[in-house]
Amino acid sequence: MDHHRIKELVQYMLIGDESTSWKLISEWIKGRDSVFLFEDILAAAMRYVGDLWEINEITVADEHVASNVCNLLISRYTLDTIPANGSIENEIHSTSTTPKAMLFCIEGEQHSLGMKLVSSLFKEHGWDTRYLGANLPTNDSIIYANRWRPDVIGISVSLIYNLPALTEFLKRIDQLEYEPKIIVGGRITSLYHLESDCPENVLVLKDLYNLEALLLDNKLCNQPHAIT
Ligand code: B12
Repeated sequence: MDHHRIKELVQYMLIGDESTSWKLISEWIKGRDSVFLFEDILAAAMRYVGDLWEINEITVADEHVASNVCNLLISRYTLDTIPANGSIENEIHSTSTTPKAMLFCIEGEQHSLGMKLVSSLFKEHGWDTRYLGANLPTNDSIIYANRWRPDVIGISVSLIYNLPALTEFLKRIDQLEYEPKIIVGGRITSLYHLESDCPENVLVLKDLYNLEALLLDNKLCNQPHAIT
């Protein structure tokens, strides 16, 4: 990872300079793929923001500014690149065979940028996605899933004190009227070994490289899908 470039990018993110941040990453990602941008630039930049907060170089308010710039960069990249891959077409003309993913952060969880990246990656691979963002009440997630019937339900957890909410969700899986694949990711999954606490049908993923490998191998949907 290029720390010098990350530091430079973060300086602009912290002052809310979206255009210069966008310019820097546009140069940087030439010839690279989305996962490189997501993992090696944006996630790395946000973690560096966290380091600065930890050593009191920046405040929580600064962290909010950088998060909002990051949010915008993800949206802009997603809107700019996905049509080029033809996947937006697929989304608009979504058919009954287009695989569907419902993606959200567990109740109480505000760290939503990772899941936004996950959503973008699913879209790029031709999935019909619904990104429900931060802090989705468990009850509402069950109702939504039963109504929309996604093939995959993706959940993000960053903070250890939100693990009980994940356990609560997993306890209620039997209220789902069908059997979607459930994937769990987020900062907590790279720090702790959650696999042993999750039912067998739940897949715990450490990062977007893992996710992309599954998407490329069509391991997350039961039927082959249109976009390759
Ligand atoms: C930005 C940020 C915030 C923002 C979040 C804004 C937003 N819209 O997301 C705000 C200001 C809201 C916030 C709030 C808080 N935060 Co905060 N935050 C961060 C920070 C700086 C960056 C997080 C981030 O965006 N990372 C980048 C994303 C892309 O990475 P990611 O979430 O890990 O996701 C990656 C993977 O996990 C994966 N992934 C994520 N979800 C999923 C799901 C699936 C299915 C898959 C396959 C993959 C996947 O994809 C991403 C790429 O790999 C971190 C620092 C750090 N080191 O993480 C602290 C950090 C996580 N926060 C922390 C804390 C303490 C808090 C607060 C309690 C207090 C505070 N600082 O304001 C509150 C709690 C709010 C809550 N209840 O959730 C601590 C947690 C410490 C701990 N021991 O748990 C950290 C580590 C800061 C620190 N150094 O102490 N925070």
